[in-house]
Parts: sequence; structure tokens; C-alpha cells
Amino acid sequence: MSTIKACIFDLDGVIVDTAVYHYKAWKRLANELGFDFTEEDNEKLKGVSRTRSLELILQWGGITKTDAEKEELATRKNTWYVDMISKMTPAEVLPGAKEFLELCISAGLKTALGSASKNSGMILEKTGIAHLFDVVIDGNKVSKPKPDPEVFLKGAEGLHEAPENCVVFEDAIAGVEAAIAGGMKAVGIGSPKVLYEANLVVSGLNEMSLKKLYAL
Ligand code: B16
Ligand code: MG
Repeated sequence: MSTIKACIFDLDGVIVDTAVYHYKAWKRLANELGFDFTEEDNEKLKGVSRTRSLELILQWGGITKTDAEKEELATRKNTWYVDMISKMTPAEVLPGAKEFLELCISAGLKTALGSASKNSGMILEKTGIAHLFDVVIDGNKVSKPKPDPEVFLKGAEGLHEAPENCVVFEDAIAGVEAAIAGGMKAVGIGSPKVLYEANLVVSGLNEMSLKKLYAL
């Protein structure tokens, strides 16, 4: 008998693809600072906090800034990013994501969001899926970034479930590591070559089923 009682979902790369908006905004910032920023660089920022992302970008551009300047740059990038996500629609929910969330709920499983993003509230609202989560833990509620398990442990706590009864869905290596460090099962969304630490890897939530979930 499976002991799985709850599913905790990462947002960007699992439920929606906001990476493209992050990319556009970071690229604009890098260009204003006089260097370029590729899509390959952007890959390394998936699941990474805003502050840490900026530090990496400045490092790639060989630029040093004071803490006050960094804060201004992160705010500037976020303004452009928020402008783009404020136009998101329900059509931008990734294939199978809404359906799998609804399937979990109808099976009596609890659901939580566990995201590094401080903008997750707006994204959930604009895409019309906020009501599908019992608990939302995002970048505003955690102090330690993934691979620290804080975000997922707080999700489990909010759902009143033991970590071993929770399954985390993640597209980033650091997120899979965070789930495992927290004593949870991890389903990787993406490539098995990259997310080999996960208990199961699928290409998207459209490939998930309750059978696969309970077999974990
Ligand atoms: P924000 P996730 C992460 O979302 C993104 O993958 C990452 O690229 C971004 O820097 C981070 O959120 C912070 O986002 O600037 O909106 O606070 O994958 O943890 O859902
Ligand atoms: Mg992600």
C-alpha cells in the first residue's frame, strides 16, 4: 500500500514555463550593462533565486557592483519580468499540469506549491490555477534556497503531512536534491540524464498518472 498523501509542485518548468520571460528580462539587463546573455546561460538560472541569479550574471559579465546597486538592478529586472507575467493567461499552463493537479485532488491527495519565485502569487492568479493548491510556499516565505529542503519542508508542514508521505515534482537539479534532502520522493520533469537523482523522471506532467505516483 502506498503511503503517499501529498504532492508538492515546483512552479517554473513544472506548471508553467516562465523561463522565457526571465530570460528576456535578464538579457535586457545584461545588454544595458554592456554584455550579452545567452539562452544557455539562462539554463543555469533555473530554480535559482533572483539575488543569486544576478550575482551569477554579473560574474559572467565580469562586473562588480555594490549591494545597493545590485538591489536596484534586481528591482529593474523584476519590473520588466512582472510586466510580462501580468499578461499571462490560462493557456500558458503546461500540458497536463492542470489535469494532473485535478486528478490528485479527486484522489484525496493534498497539494502544495514549492517555488523559489517571489512572483508565484501573480502567476497562479493570471493562469487561473491558484484554487488547486492547499498551501503555497514561495520565495517570500523561505530564507534558504534550494538545494536546502526548507521550501518543501514548509510545504509538508503546511499540509500537516510527514515528508516521507510527500512527492515533489521538480525540473531543476537543485530542486530534486532539496526534495531528497528533505526525506521526500522526487519526480524529475525533464531529462533523466540531468535529473538522475530523482526516483522517476518524466518529460512533463502530461506523462504522469496515479499508477506511476503510487508506484514510487
Ligand atoms: P523571482 P521555480 C524560480 O522558479 C525560477 O526557476 C528562477 O529562474 C527564478 O530566478 C526564481 O524562481 C526566482 O523568481 O525573481 O520571480 O522571485 O522554478 O522555483 O518555481
Ligand atoms: Mg523550476
